[in-house]
Amino acid sequence: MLTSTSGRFVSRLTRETLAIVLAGGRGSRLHELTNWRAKPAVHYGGKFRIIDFPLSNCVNSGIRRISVLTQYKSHSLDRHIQRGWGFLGGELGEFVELLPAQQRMGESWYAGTADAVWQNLDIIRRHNPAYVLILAGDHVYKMDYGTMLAAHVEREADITVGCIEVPLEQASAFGVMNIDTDNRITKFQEKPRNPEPMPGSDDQALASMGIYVFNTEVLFRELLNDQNLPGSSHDFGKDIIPSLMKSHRVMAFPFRDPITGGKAYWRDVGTIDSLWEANLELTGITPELDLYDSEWPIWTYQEQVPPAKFVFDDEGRRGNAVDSMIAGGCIVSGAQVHHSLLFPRVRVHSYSEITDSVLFPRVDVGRNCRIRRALIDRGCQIPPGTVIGFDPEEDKKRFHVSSKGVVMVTPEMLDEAYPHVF
Ligand code: ADQ
Ligand code: ADP
Repeated sequence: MLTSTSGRFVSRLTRETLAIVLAGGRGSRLHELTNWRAKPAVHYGGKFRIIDFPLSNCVNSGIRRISVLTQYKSHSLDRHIQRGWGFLGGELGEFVELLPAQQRMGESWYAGTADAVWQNLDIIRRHNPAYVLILAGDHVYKMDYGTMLAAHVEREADITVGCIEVPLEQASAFGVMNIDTDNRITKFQEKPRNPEPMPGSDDQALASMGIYVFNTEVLFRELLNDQNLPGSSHDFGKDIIPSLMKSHRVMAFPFRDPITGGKAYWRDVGTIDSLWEANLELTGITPELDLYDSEWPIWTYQEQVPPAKFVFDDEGRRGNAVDSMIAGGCIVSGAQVHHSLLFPRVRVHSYSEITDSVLFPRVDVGRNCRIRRALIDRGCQIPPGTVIGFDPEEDKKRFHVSSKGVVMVTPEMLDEAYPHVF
């Protein structure tokens, strides 16, 4: 048996692994932000998209054979991956490949997450991995998958499920598990109505991160069984994991911060509020997610743009930004930006004020605007004098207002609200 003391152990495991990133889901709780793009393609962190996090984790972990399964509204996701993720060395057998739903195994599109993998079985077989690492394309975190693979092999698991503690009141959105002292999963319930707390805690539950290491043969056998099971929804959380627990060694891998050993950063930015909050957290002095960590770079595609620029306007008013992250290609001219995050090529014109807001790429804010607590989608042209985030009743007439009062603005909403301007 391999042990962690044998030379090159982890790098051998990562080389023998194929990562499959599930990126076909819609993410409907993001409302209009996912009308035209899949959730993994949603912009994040000033210059990234959500999918850059699992993909960077793979590359940084030494897993460099990566298949991305796409389906729903995949155009901007495909374009991003094609432009930004072609740098792996084909001659070394490294790749990021896109596998759109293409009816390889019959007439239907990807029905559930397990069906999406099943439909690509012939391709996976040809890559001939010893292990398959299934990942969700829509979480923000930095994780070395090598340690999870090593635990999988050392524990002689058939399948290992990544897990993390979450507040009990949020746990019904996840697969919730119980584990024994050996980390073997003893109970698994997908999105239970009344989740159980972890032993020894009143307010935390152990949630599946929706990431799995499989021994390839186990995966193939189980996907075949699942296809033949009447009534299966072909989903890893609902069907595959509960079924495998009856006959296989299904282990948990608790994900912890590699440096502190404490709670790790992991966000499912699935709602407008969580996306807005997680983006703005990054502007803090020492945010939990360190994007400046050169040991774990987050790779992405970026347009070649000039540096951000802050200028006095023609009447000598200062343009500035504080407590903020401003991407390349932005111009803040005679306007004030506080505690906000501006993606590439945003323009903010004179007399305007932006506070507590996230502006996706290519937003143009006209003169004399006041914007607060907003999430503004790519390409929005905000007409001069627009006020957003100060009067919820007014905002609701034109835009989407979240439960925590974050105002989401899309180009379509602006077209409808200001038809005479465009
Ligand atoms: P959910 O978050 O509900 O639960 P799901 O909607 O199945 O997961 O999406 C998982 C990933 O698969 C996402 O990245 C999504 O884009 C992708 N996806 C969804 N449908 C797809 C399809 N038909 N084809 C291709 N890709 C698809 C899961 C687990 C829970 C766990 C949470 C953690 O089931 O047990 O707790 O993830 O967030
Ligand atoms: P991203 O910010 O994700 O790059 P884009 O602005 O490129 O978003 O839009 C994502 C996808 O949706 C693209 O394929 C684009 O052509 C399409 N799209 C965006 N807005 C519309 C629209 N109003 N009607 C039709 N397609 C749209």
